[in-house]
Amino acid sequence: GKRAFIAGIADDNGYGWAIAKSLAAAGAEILVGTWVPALNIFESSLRRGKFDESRVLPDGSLMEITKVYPMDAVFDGPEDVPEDIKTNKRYAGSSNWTVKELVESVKQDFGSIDILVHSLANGPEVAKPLLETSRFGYLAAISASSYSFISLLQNFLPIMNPGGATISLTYIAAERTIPGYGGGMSSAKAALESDTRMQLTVLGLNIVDIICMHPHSCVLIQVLAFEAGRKHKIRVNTISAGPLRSRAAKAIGF
Ligand code: ZID
Repeated sequence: GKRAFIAGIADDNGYGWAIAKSLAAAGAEILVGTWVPALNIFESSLRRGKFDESRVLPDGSLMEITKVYPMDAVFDGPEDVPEDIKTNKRYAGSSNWTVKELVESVKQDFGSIDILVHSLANGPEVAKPLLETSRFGYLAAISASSYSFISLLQNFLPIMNPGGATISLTYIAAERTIPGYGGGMSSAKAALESDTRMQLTVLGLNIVDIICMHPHSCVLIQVLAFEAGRKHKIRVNTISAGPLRSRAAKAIGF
């Protein structure tokens, strides 16, 4: 079977969870990367059975998550972590959560993966129009939402099996003006798309439906991307997602 690492699950409402379920239903082993500040609540909810109803797969069995890894995708290695984060209570309780350390842990535990899912984004000033966005807010959006994918791909590629695939989630605000998607988030998605060299967009379709109900239509959204494809035989795709009432979407009022 295939082994998938899904980065960006902290509850059962988002795209990451839905994609994990589809992959599990297709027989994949599921590894999850959870943002450090959200780790405790996610793991305890998981243990207490809070997600059991939404773990049910089409065959009636429950999705198993083999391991949950703490991660913060804005830090590539321990040398990048500033003092205030290091000593922050929520971070100090976990270890090896920078991207390099995370991938090293996955390598030690499992050796390799086949599928990498990037289902994370963050824009601290998303509620602000671009013209009111600070340099800090703009760069933070790019760091968490775009470079995070480059960093994960850079580090995971060496342990990805040939024929593997990566996927990220984008939003049409990268291409068109969508008021309310500010703080540099539209720019961050444009960067993500450009980096992926996305050529096709699934407009107005809810990818959860596409993946869960029409597995073959995934072909529509598969785009062969640049270096990863040539050198490592890894597909790099991004999906322009429809609206889903995830925690992130609620936070921006969609
Ligand atoms: P989510 O809250 O389930 O997932 C985001 C995750 O990122 C959370 O678990 C966070 O803890 C995690 N995270 C944040 N910062 C970091 C970090 N530094 N390191 C590690 N993890 C971190 O929300 P989601 O499922 O909406 O988001 C998943 C992906 O889907 C993101 O890339 C979104 O931008 C993307 N997406 C979502 C939607 C949506 O509707 N939910 C849309 C398009 C793309 C969209 O916004 N009409 C209106 C809006 C939209 C579409 C159509």
